Amino acid sequence: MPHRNFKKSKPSSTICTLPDLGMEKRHLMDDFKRYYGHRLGRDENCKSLHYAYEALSLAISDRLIERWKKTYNAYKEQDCKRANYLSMEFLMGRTLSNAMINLGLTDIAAKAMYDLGLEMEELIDSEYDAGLGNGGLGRLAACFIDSCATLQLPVTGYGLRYEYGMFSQLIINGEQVEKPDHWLRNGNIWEIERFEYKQAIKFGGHTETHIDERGQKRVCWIDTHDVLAVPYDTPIPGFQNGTVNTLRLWKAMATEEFNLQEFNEGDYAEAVAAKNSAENITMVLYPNDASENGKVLRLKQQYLLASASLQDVLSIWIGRHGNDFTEFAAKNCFQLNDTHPSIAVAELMRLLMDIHGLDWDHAWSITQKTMAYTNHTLLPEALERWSVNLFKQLLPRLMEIIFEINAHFLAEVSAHWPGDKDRLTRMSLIEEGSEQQVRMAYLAIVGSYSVNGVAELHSKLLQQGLFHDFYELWPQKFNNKTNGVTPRRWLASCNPELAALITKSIGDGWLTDLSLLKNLAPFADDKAFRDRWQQIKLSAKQKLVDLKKQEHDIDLSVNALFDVQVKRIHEYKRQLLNVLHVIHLYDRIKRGDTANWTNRCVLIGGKAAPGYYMAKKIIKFINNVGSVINHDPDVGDRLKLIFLPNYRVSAMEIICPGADLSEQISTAGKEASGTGNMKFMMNGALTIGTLDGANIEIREEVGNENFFLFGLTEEQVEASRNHYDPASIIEQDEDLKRVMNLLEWSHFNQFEPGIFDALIGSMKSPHDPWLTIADFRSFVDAQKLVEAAYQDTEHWTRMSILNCAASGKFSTDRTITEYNNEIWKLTPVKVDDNC
Ligand code: CJW
Repeated sequence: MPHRNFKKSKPSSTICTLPDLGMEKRHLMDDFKRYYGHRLGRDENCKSLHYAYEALSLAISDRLIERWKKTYNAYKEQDCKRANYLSMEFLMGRTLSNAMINLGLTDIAAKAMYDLGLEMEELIDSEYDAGLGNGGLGRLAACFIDSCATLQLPVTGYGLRYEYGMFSQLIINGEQVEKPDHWLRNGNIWEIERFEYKQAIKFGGHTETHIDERGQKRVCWIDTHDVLAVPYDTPIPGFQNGTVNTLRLWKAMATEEFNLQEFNEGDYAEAVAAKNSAENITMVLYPNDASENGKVLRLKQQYLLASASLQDVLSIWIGRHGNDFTEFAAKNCFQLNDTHPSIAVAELMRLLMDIHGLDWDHAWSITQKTMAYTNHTLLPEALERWSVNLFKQLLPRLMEIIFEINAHFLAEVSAHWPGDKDRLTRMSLIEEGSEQQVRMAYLAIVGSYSVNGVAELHSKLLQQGLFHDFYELWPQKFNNKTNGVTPRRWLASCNPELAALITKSIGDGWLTDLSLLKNLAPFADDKAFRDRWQQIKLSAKQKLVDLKKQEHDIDLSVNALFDVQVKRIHEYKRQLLNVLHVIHLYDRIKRGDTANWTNRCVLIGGKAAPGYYMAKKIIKFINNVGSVINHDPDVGDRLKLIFLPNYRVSAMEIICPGADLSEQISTAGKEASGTGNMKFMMNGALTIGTLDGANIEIREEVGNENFFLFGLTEEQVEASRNHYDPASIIEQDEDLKRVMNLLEWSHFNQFEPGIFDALIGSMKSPHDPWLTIADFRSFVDAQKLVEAAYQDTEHWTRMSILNCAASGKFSTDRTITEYNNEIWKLTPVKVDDNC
């Protein structure tokens, strides 16, 4: 006879109480063996390293999960204010190594694996990157949630669980070929599906108005096609502090009702097609970086993220406070990672009014007190606009709300600037024209209490240019938060030898207070320290060389200057300028102008958006130029140009410790911040750069004498419009003329006539927005200074140490502290770490 108690639907606390897991080597070995042998069913006959990686990861994950629960309970107990970071991208990379560092298990686990006959580095290397992002914006989100956990701030990351992440890049005949990235193929041990927290998301249908029992007007959104959003949670550990926060990623699934209905109508195939179309929503990450793509599926993705995340936060609220929203804004906020999730402004209004019965003013006051917006780009092609017609079809209720927000907003603008019709047109959330469009950035600004840019120059340009009208209306909303990177991944984990030297010299406080790196500066004068520093750099360069040798059978010498540009391929980032300089060096070698030569190895890597014609041509160009130079016996070791295929987070972890020179050469005013620049600096690379994005602040921190500056300023770039004359610049510069002649004579495409005409044409055009030709001379001159500096090894090493020592500002711990002090205002929550 079953006992009555067995009918209880909730687990009792008895089954939830577990003994704490051990943190010693023997505990890890025991758990590893159990997972490997039992759960995974493997033994000594197994040839694949993958299962050993999984067994270790499961053992590590268990230790994260027990801290995760404690963190959850601590937050619940304190009923603290929470922030939610909404982002369409979280470019997490690999998890295992980071988890071990943050649990303080790196050495113990390495010894445990060694005793079991396994090499830790190989296990770490067998993990797939979670490539759920395009570049800087997605990686920033990943660094941010790492810092939030390290600072013990109650912050949840909300995003999408794409089945296919950023494509993997093959280079075939010098051209980019995209291969789907099925990163979940072998499973993902780090995530936990939480079907019990699923949310329904509405699409299509229409709205109806009725009067409710309290006599209030209520809008119903009906006849919708619903899709389920199911959360997958990943633990995000802080650095050795017991805190484990949550990254919650939504997967789209078909509702059972939806399928049944179609099925009952006898159309099985339709039902399956409908299921597919629902599940397609989170199938793939759009591979665009800083350019809008405007596809319906992307709007569906954005709405699914916003709606599911807001419903989740509201249901947690209601679970504790019922339908009382008085304190909601004091206890919750949402940081919008660019405009991609900005439909959340309208969705929060809908949920508060239509579902929870608040009136407009109350709902609007909550929305405006909880939303905060970060802008990441000034490029017009990246600014999101959605067609009003598309919006009406896909999200009719949201469109009504946006129109109403706009009406209220324009009334406010009119009151502020009576009779100023132009301003109303300029500021309206709806852009008029052949087709009406919703300006998502304006929706985000109007709905938020904070608007920030990501570096000082960028924030200034937002206020003076793109958002000037809004800045005039609400100056207090605008602020700057200069980006950063997490020093745990971008120094401790990727460069363990350098990290050990730093810790030996100044202690380990830098891991959580990166400003302490300044204490390294005096060591720049210590010869023994410099020697060790240089040895470590050489060994990091050797690792990079070994990797290249393995993959491409190319021999590189670690004595050459490693000159690196890795980032998305985009005209504004000016990979072309880099190649023009390489061609100039090649031309010098061919002319015999090689006195006092500095051997140089130029490494360029990055992905092009599959539909971006010019970016793809740039990749082909780099490969062709590289092929000519690398095979020319006259050149030898003096110069190499290598394209690094499939650039991604785990590649950067090998590349940035091995770089001598970091190329940050965008047209001034175009790169909002850059974050690769910070990773290189932290690892002791010197920067050659324009006064753009965070380069300006890097130079301020390290001093002009330790930075190679070149190029037009943002003001000069703007002033040169309308009278830019690249032809005359070429005519007056003998070196540049020779470079352009080589291009025009098809020196790098002898059997592929005309393939680079578009590139040559764009550089020579007086309308070239990127002013490549304008900056050639000053770039070449700055590169000459680089060469001279590199020849003096002691001097170079000093500068390298000083760069690392000055990189303290660029920790996301500093960035997040500023977000918290000035925008979120959360109180850190201590978590008992005695597991
Ligand atoms: O954000 C980084 C900055 C970097 C900036 C990048 C950015 O270019 O300078 O360091 C972190 O602040 N990414 C984007 N804008 N700015 C971005 C990324 C993906 C996008 C997009 C814009 C995808 C779409 C549209 C715009 C799309 O429709 O798929």
